[in-house]
Amino acid sequence: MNAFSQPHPAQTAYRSVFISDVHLGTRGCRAEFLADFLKQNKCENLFLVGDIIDGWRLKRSWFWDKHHDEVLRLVLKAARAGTNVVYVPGNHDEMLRKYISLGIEICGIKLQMEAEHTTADGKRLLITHGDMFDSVVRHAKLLALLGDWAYTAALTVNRYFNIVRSRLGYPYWSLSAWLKLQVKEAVKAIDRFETALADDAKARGFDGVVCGHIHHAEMRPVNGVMYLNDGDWVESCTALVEHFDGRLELVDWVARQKLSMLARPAPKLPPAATPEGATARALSA
Ligand SMILES: [Mn+2]
Repeated sequence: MNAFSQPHPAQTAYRSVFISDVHLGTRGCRAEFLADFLKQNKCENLFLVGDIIDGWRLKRSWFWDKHHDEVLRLVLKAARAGTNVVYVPGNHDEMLRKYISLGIEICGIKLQMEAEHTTADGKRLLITHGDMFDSVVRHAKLLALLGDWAYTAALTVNRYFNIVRSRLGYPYWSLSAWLKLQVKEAVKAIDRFETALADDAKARGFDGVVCGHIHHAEMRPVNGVMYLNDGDWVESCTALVEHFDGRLELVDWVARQKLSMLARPAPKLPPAATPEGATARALSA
């Protein structure tokens, strides 16, 4: 059995683990939680599904602390201990893509443009970051993937905003209705992204596709294939795991470990990936 790091009493073994959108090198990366995940779980196959190291605007703001070090060390250690580690670069670590044609392997980590994996129960999965389908999410609006708390906060802001407006003699304007529309647009964009990836995998004869990129963990059938998004380690802390019988599961590490995303000051999001700036940030970061 392969092991990540030092033995841990509560270590859980999986056949495969898929993680993406870690964004090491940015303040937004929840490296301390990922290090905890890597220490408490072990697997035979570890797929790094892109945007692991954020080199996109590397020169502008580089952030690296001991937790980032630890994540790197744990991954390298797993590879050395015999875990099959495959790294499929994304758009934030695309500088690695130009080395792929060289058939490169760094410290036991295989670098591939995309990968294939057959589950224990025989499902053939395509593994790709997903940014090649950016065009379908490009027009999604702000607040794309924010949760209920953002909407609740917006309602509160809306109330005070309109008190001020009415005092100044302006008519009521519903910020919340506007936000609701933006969220609806974002949901539609996610749907387009999921469909585009699923259709591509289906056309190529796969039973499912594992991707990341939009920072939105999901596992559902789309047009006859499994759409599996392993989420991220910035806005949420999620991984896709394969049990030894081939069963796939999304693990929400923050929920499972009862961790708090608010345990430290709000993280800065990684720099926008496209010139659309903040609008595109939530979807393409
Ligand atoms: Mn990405």
